[in-house]
Amino acid sequence: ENEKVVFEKKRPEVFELDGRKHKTDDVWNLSPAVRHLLNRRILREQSNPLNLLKQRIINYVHQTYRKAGNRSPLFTICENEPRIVTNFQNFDSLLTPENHVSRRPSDTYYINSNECLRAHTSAHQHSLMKQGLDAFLVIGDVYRRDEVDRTHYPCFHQIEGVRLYSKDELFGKSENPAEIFSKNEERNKEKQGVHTYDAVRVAEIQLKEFLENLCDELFGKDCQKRWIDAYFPFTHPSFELEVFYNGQWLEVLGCGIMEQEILESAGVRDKIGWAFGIGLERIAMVLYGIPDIRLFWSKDSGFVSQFAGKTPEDEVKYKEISAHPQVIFDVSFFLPENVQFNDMTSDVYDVIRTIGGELVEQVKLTDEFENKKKGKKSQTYRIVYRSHEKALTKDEVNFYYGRMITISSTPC
Ligand code: FA5
Ligand code: MG
Repeated sequence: ENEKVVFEKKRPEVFELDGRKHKTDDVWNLSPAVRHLLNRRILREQSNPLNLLKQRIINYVHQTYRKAGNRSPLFTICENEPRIVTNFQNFDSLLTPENHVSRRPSDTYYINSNECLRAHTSAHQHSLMKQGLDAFLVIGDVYRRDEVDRTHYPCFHQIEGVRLYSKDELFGKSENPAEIFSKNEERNKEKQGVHTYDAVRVAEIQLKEFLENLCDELFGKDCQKRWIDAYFPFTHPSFELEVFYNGQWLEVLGCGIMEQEILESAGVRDKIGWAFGIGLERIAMVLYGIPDIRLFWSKDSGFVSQFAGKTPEDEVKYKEISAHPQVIFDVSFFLPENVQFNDMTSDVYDVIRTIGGELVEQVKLTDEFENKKKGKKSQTYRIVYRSHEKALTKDEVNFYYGRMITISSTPC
């Protein structure tokens, strides 16, 4: 990393993020490292796989779900919610118990006693429903004081989905539609007290269909997945979806039927809803074959170049990069007379790859020049060499360069 992490030992009086100023107090526990992560915004980096995946999911959801009777997308996409939220948004509005572990300063990053970095995109459910949205996705970076390993990182990315249904939307318009709400029923393993079995069954089917179809779209129908019963304070019943990857089951999302109390406090009286929260990194790891969550933050061009210029619908399989350093080599030469730039490039790529073999990690045309008066054209290529076995020296790389000159100037 050439970028400098600025160490600020003292707590700042005021912390500014996403265009808002926040007063800090003694509860403040943001490390320099997490402040560095806050500023990176990798979801917005053009060739980051998370950005490609995000766009692919949005495209799919827009194409698949339209409003009844017209072509407008059903789901509103919310990507710019402020990342500092109140304790009410992150916890209370979601019925998180007062003594829940996630509230501890050892688990959550606090700005002050009333505000924190959002620990999940669920923090925006309440305010978006209150604004009147019935179907939306919230996408963004979330922060937790988690341990770091291959599948956990203090900053990761989530997509929250919420869909609310009126009676007609859930059961269709019919003469004798079933009811969403029941009186005096017990809460049990399958449902909340206020809901009918009919309503929960239909909503649950819709929820699971939405998520299974999304997984099939991303991974293909053959991918192995399974539903697990789960617990969240804000949904009941609750589930987790796991996907089989690299010999083990990987939890990729949590979901469930929203607690009716949450809808009520947001001013929604006559609807039932489902919600889910997907971990984008986990999906991207399976989809692109990325073995370690820390790679999403890599600036190593061996990583970045594998996703550069790709579209969301392209299939990309990540090839592990070596831990040994790169050796960079620039080559310039004049083109033979009457050869056009375009005709030259793919031949050069071929020659370089043929000779360098496995050691050539990347080849890129970096410059073209034409001197019209003299009728001469030149090109410059940057070759990045890297071995999986050892640190290459300039001399070894020079050897390949020598062979390239010999072969390409030998008449066929
Ligand atoms: C939640 O965050 C809930 N808000 C999800 C939810 C939303 C449930 C709506 C019900 C209704 P959880 O903490 O399990 O749940 O995280 C959800 C997903 O985020 C996980 O399945 C996982 O894919 C991902 N995730 C969680 N922690 C990490 C981490 N440290 N690093 C990377 N991904 C993580
Ligand atoms: Mg979980």
